[in-house]
Amino acid sequence: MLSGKETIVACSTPPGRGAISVIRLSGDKALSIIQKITKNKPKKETSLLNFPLDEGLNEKCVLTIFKSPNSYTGEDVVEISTHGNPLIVEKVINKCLNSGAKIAKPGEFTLRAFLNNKLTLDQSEAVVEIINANSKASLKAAQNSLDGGLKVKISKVQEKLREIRVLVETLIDFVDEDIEVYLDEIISKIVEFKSFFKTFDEDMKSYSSISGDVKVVVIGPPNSGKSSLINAIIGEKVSIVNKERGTTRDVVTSSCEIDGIRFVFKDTAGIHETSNKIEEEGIKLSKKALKSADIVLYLAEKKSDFDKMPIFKSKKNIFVLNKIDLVDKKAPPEGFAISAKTKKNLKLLKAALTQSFLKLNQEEVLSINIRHLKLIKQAYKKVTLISTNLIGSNLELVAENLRNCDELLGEIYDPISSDDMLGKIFNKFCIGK
Ligand SMILES: Nc1nc2c(ncn2[C@@H]2O[C@H](COP(=O)(O)OP(=O)(O)OP(=O)(O)O)[C@@H](O)[C@H]2O)c(=O)[nH]1
Ligand SMILES: [Mg+2]
Repeated sequence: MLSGKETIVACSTPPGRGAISVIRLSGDKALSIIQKITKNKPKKETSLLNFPLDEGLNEKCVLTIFKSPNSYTGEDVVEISTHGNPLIVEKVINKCLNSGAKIAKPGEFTLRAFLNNKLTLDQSEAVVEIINANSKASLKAAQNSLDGGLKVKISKVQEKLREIRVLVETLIDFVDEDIEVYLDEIISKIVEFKSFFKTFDEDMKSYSSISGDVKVVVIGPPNSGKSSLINAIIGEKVSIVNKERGTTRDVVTSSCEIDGIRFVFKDTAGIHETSNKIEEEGIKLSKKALKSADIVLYLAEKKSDFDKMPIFKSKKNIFVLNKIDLVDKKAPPEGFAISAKTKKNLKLLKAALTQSFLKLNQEEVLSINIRHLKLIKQAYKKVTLISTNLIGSNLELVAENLRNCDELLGEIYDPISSDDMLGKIFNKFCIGK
């Protein structure tokens, strides 16, 4: 996957017709290719010029030049802005290809930015997230990461870690009767670091929910009002509501933004004992949907119904009693009593959905993906392996675990790169980015 030295070309705007299209060239020959095609040596950073497309056919375009190293890729970059017509774009690209450029692979411009140290790996990933963001919070998170916020956050953890590493490494060859005092210091620093890392790990998990969509799966017995509730939250009829039990069979997905955070709701088939084959299939799908949930919203008409539901301790659970317009009900612990029909207490429920995320400092949210979470989990594991016993008996192993933890965290922004891993990351980009 590693990018070569050739000058690459691609259209950086979406395909189709529009006001303008931008074709981007990057590499040592970017300027000479333009000179060869236009017989013109562009001198200014921005200029208007006639770009020959074909016999007797020119396109007036705006040329913007970014000289190395002050460009997105760190190489010489030329951006050619044309009228937004696929025919023009095709002809401009062909001219560039015939003059020595190569067509860019998906993400190759950003890969070059990474390889030329213009962006760290997490910043490169944030570029995709900015393009894909679909809520205020996910956009803010991606922007913060592109500004280097994730590296700063990780570096703070590494700083704390290194203080302990220095202490441990110094003590390894230390023979002194006072060693116990230093060991006690290491033990207390490790305990403090473990709790610091736990909070950091939890924050990163919450950030990762914001970076994507927060998935809320609504489950409960048939007829409890799951579809009615989702319709009320979304503000339109996305699921069929009926007085018949077993109306919803497939998992119905819909989404909306609440307080700047995008939530995806999954309406499911009512979970209960049934011999109906179609309903059974629906219940299987409901249970499968639960696995991907960030939040599980249990909806029932009476408290005892919650006992029949599968409870996921690792997820955020919200218990809701519905239909208080018919009978007044006391809110369950960690939950609410609402009416999907009259919308009574719906605001409270919505606030509970956003609450755990709004507790996070919105200015500091970061774009966290599965690769980051996996490395953080592995790094955390290394720290949890350091017990008081191990500190007392094998400082070399303590040092090794701390070093591994440090390296795993570093991989988030500065990987010991393998072509295969970079290939997987940059292939997610679109062509021209
Ligand atoms: N009075 C009252 N009726 C409600 C309320 N919420 C839902 N209902 C009614 O309860 C019935 C079932 O509602 P649904 O939203 O289809 O229930 P569900 O849980 O999705 O049902 P299944 O898809 O069959 O599992 C419908 O007749 C709704 O109008 C409520 O808050 N108050
Ligand atoms: Mg339903």
